[in-house]
Amino acid sequence: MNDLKYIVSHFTTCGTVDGVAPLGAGLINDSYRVTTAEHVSPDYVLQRINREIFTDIDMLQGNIEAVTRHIRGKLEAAHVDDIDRKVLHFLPVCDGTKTYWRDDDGNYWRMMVFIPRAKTYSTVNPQYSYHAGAAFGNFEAMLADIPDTLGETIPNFHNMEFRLQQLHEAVANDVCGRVAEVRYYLDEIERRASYMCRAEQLHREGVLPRRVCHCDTKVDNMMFDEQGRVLCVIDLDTVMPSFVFSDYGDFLRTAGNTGREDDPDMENVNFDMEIFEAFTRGYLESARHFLLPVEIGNLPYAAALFPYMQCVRFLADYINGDTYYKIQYPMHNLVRTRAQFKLLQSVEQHHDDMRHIIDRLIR
Ligand code: GN1
Ligand code: MG
Repeated sequence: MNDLKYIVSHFTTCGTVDGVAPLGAGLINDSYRVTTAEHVSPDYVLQRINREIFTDIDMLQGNIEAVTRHIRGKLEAAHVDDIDRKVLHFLPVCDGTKTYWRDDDGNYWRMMVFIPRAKTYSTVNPQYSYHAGAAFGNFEAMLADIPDTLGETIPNFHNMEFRLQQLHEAVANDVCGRVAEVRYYLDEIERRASYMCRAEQLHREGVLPRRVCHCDTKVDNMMFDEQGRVLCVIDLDTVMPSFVFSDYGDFLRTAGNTGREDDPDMENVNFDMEIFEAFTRGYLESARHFLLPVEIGNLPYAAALFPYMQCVRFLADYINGDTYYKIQYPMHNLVRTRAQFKLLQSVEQHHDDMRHIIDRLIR
C-alpha cells in the first residue's frame, strides 16, 4: 500500500490519497481504486500495465491519448453534458507530459480519473444491450475521422489466421503433454477454420476495410449510469485498426451468453437471441450509415467468430501451460475452452434467425 502510494505520488492527482484497494477482475492488467480524502477531489484508478502483453507502452498510451482526445473533442463540439463521465481522462506524470510512469523494477503504471456513480455488469438485459449496441456503433462512428494513425498495440490481435497458427504451434510443441486430451476440440476447430478466416480473406480481396475499433467489447468494459444508459467504454488498451466484427462479435460473446465465460456447467451456456436482437438494433441504428453491405451481411458470422476465436485462444493457452491468461485453478483454461465452444454451437444453431432479424432491422 505504501509502495502504491509512492507510485501514485508521481502523477498529477488532486487531493490527499487515503486508500488504494484492488479493483475489478480483468485478466490482463492489475487495477486499483485510489480514494482521496477530500469531497471535491475525484477518486482515481491506478493500473499496472501488463508488460508481457503490451511491449510498446509508448504506442499503447499514444493510441489511448489520441482516442480520448478525439472523443472528448467530439463531445465538446456537440455540447454534451457530463463529459467527464463519458470519456476517460488519463493523468500526466508530474515531471512531464507522458501518461505513464516506470518504476525501478521496470513496471509501467498509469492513472485515470475514476468515473463516479457508474456501474459495470457481467450480465445485462435486452434494454441495456440496446444501449450498448448504440454506444459501440457511436464509438466507431466518432472514431471514423480520427486524424491520428493508430498503431497495432498487439499485432494481429483479432486475426483469425494468426490465432489458428498460434494454436498449431502450441499443438506442435505440446510442452505439457495436454494435446491428447483436447483432440475433440482441435478437430472441431479445424472443421470450421476456413469459414472462420473469411474476414482476412475478404480483406485480401479488397472488399472489407479496417476501421478503428475497440477490440475488447466485453460487456464489463462498459460503464452504465443509474438509468441503464451507457456512459462510456473503458479498457482502451486494444483500440486499434480491425474489422467491425471485433466489437460487434465480442460484445455478443459476453452479453449474449446465458452462462459465464468460464461456466463449468454447459447447460447454463446458450446464446440469448433477445440480447442479440436488442444489441443489433442499437448497433445498426448508430452504425448503419457508415457500414458497408459486406459488413452488415457478415454480422451473423461475427457472432460466431468471437466464441470461436476465444475458444482457440483459451485452448492454445491451456496447451502452452497457461502462460497468457490469469487462471484460478489448474483446468481453468480448459473449462473456458469448453464453455466458449458450447456457446459457439448455440450461436451456430441460430444462424438463420440472426439473418432474418438483421434483414428485418435494416428494411
Ligand atoms: C482479455 O483484459 P481483459 O480481461 O478485459 C483479453 C481479451 C479477451 C478476454 C477474455 C489484451 O481481456 O482479448 O477477449 O480477456 N485481452 C487481451 O476474457 O488479450
Ligand atoms: Mg477488460
